This record gives sequence, structure tokens and C-alpha cells, in this order.
Amino acid sequence: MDRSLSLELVRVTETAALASASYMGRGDKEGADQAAVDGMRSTFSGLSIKGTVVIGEGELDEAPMLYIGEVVGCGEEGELEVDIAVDPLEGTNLIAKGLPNAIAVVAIAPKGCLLHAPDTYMKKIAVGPKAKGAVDINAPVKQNLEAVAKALDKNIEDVTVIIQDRDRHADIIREVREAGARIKLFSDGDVAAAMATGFEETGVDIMLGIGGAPEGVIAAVALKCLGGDMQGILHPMSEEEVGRCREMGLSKEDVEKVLTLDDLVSSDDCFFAATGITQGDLLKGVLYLGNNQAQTHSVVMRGETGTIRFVEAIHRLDKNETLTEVL
Ligand code: VTB
Ligand code: MG
Ligand code: MG
Repeated sequence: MDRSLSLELVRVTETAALASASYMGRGDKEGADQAAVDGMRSTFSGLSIKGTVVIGEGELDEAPMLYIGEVVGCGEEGELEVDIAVDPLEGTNLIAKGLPNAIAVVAIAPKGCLLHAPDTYMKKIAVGPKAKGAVDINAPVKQNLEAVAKALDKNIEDVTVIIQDRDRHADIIREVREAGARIKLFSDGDVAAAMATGFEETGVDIMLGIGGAPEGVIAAVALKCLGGDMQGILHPMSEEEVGRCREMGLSKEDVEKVLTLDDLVSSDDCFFAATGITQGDLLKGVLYLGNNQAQTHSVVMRGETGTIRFVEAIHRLDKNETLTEVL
């Protein structure tokens, strides 16, 4: 894939972030989400790819935009065919309440290289590059923490685990505490949490827990680009959800097995971009500068070369045509 796609993708997440940021604290999850989707979709239309959304905002019959199966981009037949995973507003609760770490995010890979994850839960474990290969999703929590501590040359007391604050994680939280490691609980947004394990400055070493399967695939692309590691196991909660896994083409075995990083995203030739909406641990939020200007902070990564770029941009909200359309 052409390396210039990096910058194109940042535009996509920047627009989604700018479109939804004005909803901060308004308690309107749906409005914020719709604005992010509109922003993202309008920018996609100018991309010279032939992309198919494989992780998106829902099924066609629910009639959302950026639905699974939607073809986006202005690429012609025979042009670069890619699979796209989007979460225009990852953390709708976060923006509704003005809490940290809401992001706009997109990932792409060559056609057929992203797991077609259904909208169910996934059990996940994620670590940064230094702990790659050291963890096992089926191992006891303590064993994984010891392995991470060893890989990072830290005492277990100095290892920080990031966990979504949910009742379903009570056992994990207890086991981490018993092992003596530190915990950072977060209310929402496990893509940002998984991504944080790949950057030492966040102080986060490992993510454990159960979150959305679509978010799992998106995070996997980030960790692939970062040289980190991730494993997942799909976690359908009902027979109906098992059925949905089947509809996505996943066998009984696929649903039960440990999905490695390569199962989640099977090519190194992938891209990941995220823009902060609310202030976060890694990315700053959208900042309104007055005078019709706003600043965004994004990260964009390319798997093939492992290049990670942080892009800080100042936008003229009144001059940019795409923005004036969606704002
Ligand atoms: C998960 C997580 C997301 O929503 O999907 C979560 O992956 C929903 O979990 O990052 P609950 O059912 O426990 O609320 C997010 O936190 C935000 O989309
Ligand atoms: Mg979403
Ligand atoms: Mg989400």
C-alpha cells in the first residue's frame, strides 16, 4: 500500500474528531456519534482506495452509515482493494460526559486481512513491544504479570495493568491486586487503553479484560504497527451471538480458539490512525483556539515500516470545505 495513505488517513480521523468534539459534555451520545460518522464518511469519499468496511457502525439493515459491507473511497475497479475498520467515535460515553480518551479511529489492511469480528465481546490481552511473545491469554493473571515484569526488567509491583472498570472483571482485578501489580481502571475506550501499552510514556504495561470484538481488531492493527502483541478469544454471550459469529463466516473453532495478533490482522501492510477528541493519555483532545481555528493531535502508524508519526494540526474551520459541510 502506498505510504502516502498515512496522511490521507489522518485527515479521515481528524475530520471525525473535529465534527464530534463540539458535543463534549452535552450528554448526547447519539448526536456526537452521528457527527463523527458524518465527518469520517465525507473524508473517505476523497480517498483513492476501493475500501470495504469490515468493522463498522452496524449492519446494512440497521441503515447506518459506514455499515459493514459499505464500499468507500473513490478508487476504481482494480485499484487498491482494502478492508477498513472504523470507530468514528470510540467512547461515546466519554465525550457525552467530557471524560478523557475519546478518540476517532480507523485501520486498514489489504483485502481479506482483517478478522471479520461480530458485534460481541472479546477477551483480550495486550502488551507493548518489549513484552511481545511473553504473554498467554489462557495463563493465570499472575503468570502473565511475572512474564511482563521480567520482559520489562521491572518488579511486579511496578507493572501497571489497565482494566476496564466493569463487574465482569472483578476476578481479574482481585488477581492483579494479589500479585501486587498496579491497576489503572478506565470507564470506556479499550482501543486507547490497548494502544497505551505500546507507548512507555503512558506508564501502562499490559491490558487485560473483556471488551468489544470490533474494538479488538482495531486495537490489533495498532499493536501490529507498534510491534506489540495481542491475543483475543471471542466471547459471545448468547446463542444468538454465536449465530452472528457464524454469519460473519467464523467457524465453531474460530469462536473458541485463541486469536493471535496474526489471526486478528494477517498482514504487516496495514495502517492505523487515531485522533484525540477529548484530552487523553497519549493524544491531546480537540482544542478550540478561537478565531475559527481548532487544533488536533493524531497518531498514524504504518505496519510495513513501523513508522509512528504524531501529527499536530491547526485547522481553519471556516476555510476547509469538508469541515464547513460537516460542522
Ligand atoms: C466495549 C469497549 C469499548 O464500550 O465495547 C465497551 O471495547 C462496551 O462494554 O471501548 P460494556 O458492555 O461493558 O459497556 C467501549 O468502552 C466504548 O465503545
Ligand atoms: Mg462507535
Ligand atoms: Mg467503540
